[in-house]
Amino acid sequence: MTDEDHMRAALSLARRGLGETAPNPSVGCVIVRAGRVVGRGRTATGGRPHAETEALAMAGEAARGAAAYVSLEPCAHHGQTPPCASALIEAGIARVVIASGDPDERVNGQGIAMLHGAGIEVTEGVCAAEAETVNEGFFSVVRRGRPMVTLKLATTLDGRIATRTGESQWITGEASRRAAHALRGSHDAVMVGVGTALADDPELTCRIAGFRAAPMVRVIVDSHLRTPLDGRLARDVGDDAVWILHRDGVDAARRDAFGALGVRLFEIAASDAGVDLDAGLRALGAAGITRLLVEGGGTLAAALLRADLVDHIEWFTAPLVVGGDGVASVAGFGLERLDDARRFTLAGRSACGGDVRASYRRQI
Ligand code: AOF
Ligand code: ZN
Repeated sequence: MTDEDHMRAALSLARRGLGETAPNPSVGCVIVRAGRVVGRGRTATGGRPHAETEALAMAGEAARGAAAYVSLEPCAHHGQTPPCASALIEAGIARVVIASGDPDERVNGQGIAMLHGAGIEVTEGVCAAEAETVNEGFFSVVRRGRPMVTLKLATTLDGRIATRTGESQWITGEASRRAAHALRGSHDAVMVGVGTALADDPELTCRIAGFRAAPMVRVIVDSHLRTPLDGRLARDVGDDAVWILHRDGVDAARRDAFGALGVRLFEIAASDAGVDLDAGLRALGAAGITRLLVEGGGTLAAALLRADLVDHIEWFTAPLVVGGDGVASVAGFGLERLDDARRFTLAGRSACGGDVRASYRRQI
């Protein structure tokens, strides 16, 4: 087994926690002694304990003289527990292999420096590209101050989400719907525009067993607080949070009514179209959201694309055609020149029952 093999194992542990550890990154750690895996861990639901703590606990005395493979630089700061770098040193780890540095200002090379200082051999950059993907949400908040944004589209072959009269139920099939639920599971929050909240009265939860342990944050972009107070989202906040991004000047009584239902309100700067989405995403980043899944509708999708705020598109296409007078999955954004189009790179494509799923990432 090579360093890459062990790091891949650490990365797949980390991947399992995506969507459940925010605001923390989901980190994986594998401890190997004389070629045998003696400890495994990932960041726990809610972000604590850290991956290294779990893996060291499993390894016990076997950690002495062993190598630790971590998908992110071990932390150097005192949180609820001492830093992971100290824990690795104290456990007698002889070598630490790291996929990526931690840009958090409390760490940022200091974890690696602590390990070096204790005479531990450190290897950096193993499976660095994969780690960049796994840590993307966390890095996005640290580097850009906003979450990573995935736009999910479920459309007909001609890119429509409803017929001319608005009939929209069951365009994509069961397999796509399950995959879409799994996508919710690997994101910290799901976002819709108020049009979708009004038209579909959605729940936006991830209730398929085994997909998710952490509560889901559901976000509505709703400039004027038009979300129905008796709709499923506001009425039934429960463990899964409901957050609304609105602009100034909303009705105070309505604001209080949402507050009383446990809905968290964010007043965001206004833009011509409603709320300033860049500011809205920054507020979500500050509130701890690292991976955001946008589920529509077409107006919100267009506004985000227009502002160049979409990092990934997950597009499910069902094999039917409703024609150009159907409701567009991306509303018009007044583009005149092809040069100004938003461009994406195909990252993967697969059959999803009778539908096709295509994954795109923003072209940089
Ligand atoms: C690790 N291992 O599993 C994770 C790390 O709020 P705290 O004290 O839990 O610290 C959060 C920071 O720790 C987070 O911003 C990131 O820099 C690091 N995450 N570090 O050694 C882990 N999740
Ligand atoms: Zn740590």
